[in-house]
Amino acid sequence: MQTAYTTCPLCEATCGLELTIDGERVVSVRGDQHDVFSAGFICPKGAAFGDLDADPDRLRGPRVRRDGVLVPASWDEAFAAVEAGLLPILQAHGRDSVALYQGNPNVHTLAGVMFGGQLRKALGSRNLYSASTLDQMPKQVACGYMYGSPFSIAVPDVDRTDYLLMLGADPYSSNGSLWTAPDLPGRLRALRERGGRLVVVDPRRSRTARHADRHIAIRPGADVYLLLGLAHELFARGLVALGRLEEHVTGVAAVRALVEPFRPEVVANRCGVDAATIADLATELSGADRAAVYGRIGTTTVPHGTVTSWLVDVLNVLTGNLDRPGGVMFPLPALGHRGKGSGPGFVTGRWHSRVRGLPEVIGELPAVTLADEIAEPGPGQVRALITTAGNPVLSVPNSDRLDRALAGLEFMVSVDPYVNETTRHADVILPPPPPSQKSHYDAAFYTLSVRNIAKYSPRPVPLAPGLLDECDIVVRLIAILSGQGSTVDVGGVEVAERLLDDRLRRGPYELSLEQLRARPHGIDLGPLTPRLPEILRTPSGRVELCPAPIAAEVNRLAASGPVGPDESLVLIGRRHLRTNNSWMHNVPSLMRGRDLCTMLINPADAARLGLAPGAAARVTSRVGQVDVTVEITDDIAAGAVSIPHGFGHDRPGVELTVAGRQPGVNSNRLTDDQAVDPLSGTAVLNAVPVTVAPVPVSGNGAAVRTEAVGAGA
Ligand SMILES: Nc1nc2c(c(=O)[nH]1)N[C@H]1C(S)=C(S)[C@@H](COP(=O)(O)OP(=O)(O)OC[C@H]3O[C@@H](n4cnc5c(=O)[nH]c(N)nc54)[C@H](O)[C@@H]3O)O[C@H]1N2
Ligand SMILES: Nc1nc2c(c(=O)[nH]1)N[C@H]1C(S)=C(S)[C@@H](COP(=O)(O)OP(=O)(O)OC[C@H]3O[C@@H](n4cnc5c(=O)[nH]c(N)nc54)[C@H](O)[C@@H]3O)O[C@H]1N2
Ligand code: SF4
Ligand SMILES: [Mo]
Repeated sequence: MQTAYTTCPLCEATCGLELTIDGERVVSVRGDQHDVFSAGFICPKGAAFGDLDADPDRLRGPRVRRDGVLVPASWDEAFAAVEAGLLPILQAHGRDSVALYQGNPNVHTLAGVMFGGQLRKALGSRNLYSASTLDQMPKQVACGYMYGSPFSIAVPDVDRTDYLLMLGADPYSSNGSLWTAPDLPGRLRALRERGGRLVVVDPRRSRTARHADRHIAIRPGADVYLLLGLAHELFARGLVALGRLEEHVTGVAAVRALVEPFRPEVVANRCGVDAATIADLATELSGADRAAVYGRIGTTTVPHGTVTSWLVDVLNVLTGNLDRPGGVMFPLPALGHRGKGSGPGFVTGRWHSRVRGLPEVIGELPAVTLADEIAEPGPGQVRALITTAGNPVLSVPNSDRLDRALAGLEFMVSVDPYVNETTRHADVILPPPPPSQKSHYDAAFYTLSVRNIAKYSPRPVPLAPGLLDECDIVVRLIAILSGQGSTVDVGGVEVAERLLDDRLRRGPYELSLEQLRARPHGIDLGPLTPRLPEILRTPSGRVELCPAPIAAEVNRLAASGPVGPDESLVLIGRRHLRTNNSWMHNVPSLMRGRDLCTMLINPADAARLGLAPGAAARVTSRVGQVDVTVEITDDIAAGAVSIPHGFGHDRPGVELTVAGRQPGVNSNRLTDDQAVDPLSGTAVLNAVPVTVAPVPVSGNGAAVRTEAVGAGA
C-alpha cells in the first residue's frame, strides 16, 4: 500500500486528497489534512474519486466507428481515422467547416488548461464553442467592460467579510463557483459565528439559504431589477461611499442617472421583493464594515445575465468594497502577472455567427447556435465536430435539436472517457486516463481563489498500458490539424510541465515546478491583496462603471412595462452535492439514495394543477416536453418549478450502466435555444416559461408515457 497526494479535479474547490493505492488501484480516499488550502475537507464526490476512477464503463482504449458500430481500436488507428476524417473536410470546405466544442472539465485538466487554446488556434475555425456560454460568460463580459479583461473576476473575501449578499448560488451544493474556496460551508459558518451576516436570494430555499440569516425568494430571472433597485436606493439615500476607489473609478454619475427610474416601488412588482426589503438590504450592505455581493448561475444564465453580473460589481464599487480585504478581491495567481494599469479594453462581436448573426465573445460563438450551424446548409456550414470533455446533448438548450444535428455530421471526434449522449455520435472516441493517472495543476481556479495558492500534483498512479495521457491526445490532435500528421510522438506531459515551469518562473512569485514538487500539500502564498489600478486593462486606466453597451441594455429594461401577477410557471435548475453536471451519475456510491431528478413545485401550484407527490407531471415549453416525477415542497416559491440538468441517460447507444438504471429526464429538452442574454450570447437556462399538467392516465389506469417531442427543429 502506498500513500499519494493529489488535487481533486471534480469541482472548483481544489481540495487536497490523500489516496491509498494498492498497485494501480485507489483503495481509499481521505481529505488531505496537510493541504494548505483545504486542510482535510472533502465532499461526497471527492470521496468517490476511487469509484469514479475504477468505473467499469470508462473506456480503456480508443473506439473507432466501423460499419456503424463503435469498436475498439489502437491509438495509431484512431488518430489515422481522425486525420482521414477531418483533413478532407478542411481541404474541401475550409477551416470553418469544422467546429470545436470544449466542455466544462477542460478547465479541470492539465491538457485543457495548457493546450486548449492551442487546439483552437490549430483548428483555425470561427466555429469555436464551449460551456462558457452556458455558464459564466455574462460575468466575463461585464468584467471585460469594467476592468478591461474578461479574466479579471473579483471573488468574495469570505474569510474576512462581515456581510455577504449572495444571489443565484448554492455553494452548500455546488462547493462554490467563480469562487474557489475549499469548504465554503465551513467558511460561511465561520462568517456567521464571528457575527457576520449571510443573505441568500434564490427562488428556492436552497441548502445555503437554510444556513443563512435571511432568505429572499425572488422571482426567477428578476435579480436584475432587485439590484437596479438597490443601486437606486444607495444613491437616493446618500449611501454611496467609494472611499479609496474614488480615484480609480469613472462613470459613477452616469450610473446614478441610469438607475434613476428603478425606484424600489417600481422594481418590487417585477422581482417579487418588496420595497421595504430592498431598503433593508441597502441599509445592511452599506452599513457593514466589510461587505461583498456575489452572484452565480441564477444571475448569469438568465435573460439579462450580463447586466445582472455587472450590477453585482456596481454594488461592490458603490459601497467601497471592491478590491479591499473583506470585500471582493482579485487573486494574483502564481501563473499570473502584474499589469500596467491600462490597456486596449474589451470588445465583443469581432465577427458574427453565420445563421443567427450572434456576436463573437472572447473568440467563441454561443453554444445555443451550434445546432443551427450544423443543420443549416450553405457556405460555411459545419460538417464535422470535435468535442473535448463536453456533453452538449445534455447541457445545451433545445438539446433534442442538437442531438439530431450531431447525427447528421459527416465526421465527429470526441476526447472523452465515456460513450454518452454526445459521444455516441462520434466516429472516433479518444479516452483520457482516469483521474488517478493524471497530473494536475489548477491553472484556471487559482485565478479565482480566496487565497493565492500554488500546487502541483504529479500523477499518483502510473499510466496503465494502452492509455495515453490527455496532454498527448490533445497535442496529437493539434499536430493533425496543423498538417503534421497523425504519427508524431509528442511527449505532451513533458511539454506541459516545461510550459508550467516556465510560467511559474516568470510569474509574480518566481516559483519553479521543482519547488512545487517538493511541496505535495501546496504552497500558500497568502491572503489576497489589493490590485487596483495595476490589474486594469481599460483605455482610461480606471474601472469603467458605466460601459455603453450595458447602459443601452439598462435603458431598454427601463422602458419595458411592469409585470403583473399571473399563474404562469417558469423553470429553473438546481444542483445536488452528489452530482456533477451530466457525467457522474454512473458512480454507484453517488447514486444511492433518493431520486435526484424530480421537479420541485410549490404546494399551491401543485394543488391548482392537480399534481400529487411522486406522480408524473408533463412539463411543456416552446421547444419540448418531458414527464418528470413531482416533488411538492414549499422550499420553492410559487410560480417557479425546479428540475436539475444533466440527466436523461436513456438514449440508445449510451454505455452508462449505472446512470441508465435511473436515467432521469433531460431538462434541456425544455430550455429554449432562442433565448439568450443579448450581450454575451449566453443561454437562458433559468426562468424558462413552461406549462405543467398531470400526465394523462390511459383507460387501463396506467400513465401514458410519451417520448419527448422536439418542436423546435
Ligand atoms: N438547464 C441547464 N443546463 C445547464 C446548466 C444548468 O444549470 N441548467 N449548467 C450549465 C453549466 S454551468 C455547464 S458548465 C455545462 C456543462 O456542460 P458540458 O461541459 O457540455 O457537460 P458536462 O456534463 O460537464 O460533461 C463533461 C464531459 O466531459 C467528460 N469528462 C469527464 N472528465 C474528463 C476528462 O478528464 N477529460 C475529458 N476529455 N473528458 C472528461 C464527461 O464524460 C462528459 O462527457 O452545462 C450547462 N447546462
Ligand atoms: N455538486 C455539484 N457541484 C457543482 C456542479 C454540479 O453539477 N454539482 N456543477 C459545477 C458547475 S459547472 C457550476 S457552473 C457551479 C454552479 O454553482 P452555483 O451557481 O452555486 O450552482 P447551483 O447549485 O445550481 O445554484 C444556483 C442557484 O440559483 C438558483 N436560481 C435559479 N434561478 C435563479 C434566479 O433567477 N435568481 C436567483 N437569485 N437564483 C436562481 C437555484 O435555485 C440554485 O439554488 O457548480 C459547480 N459545482
Ligand atoms: S468540494 Fe469539489 S474539489 Fe473538494 S472534494 Fe468535493 S468535488 Fe472535490
Ligand atoms: Mo458550469
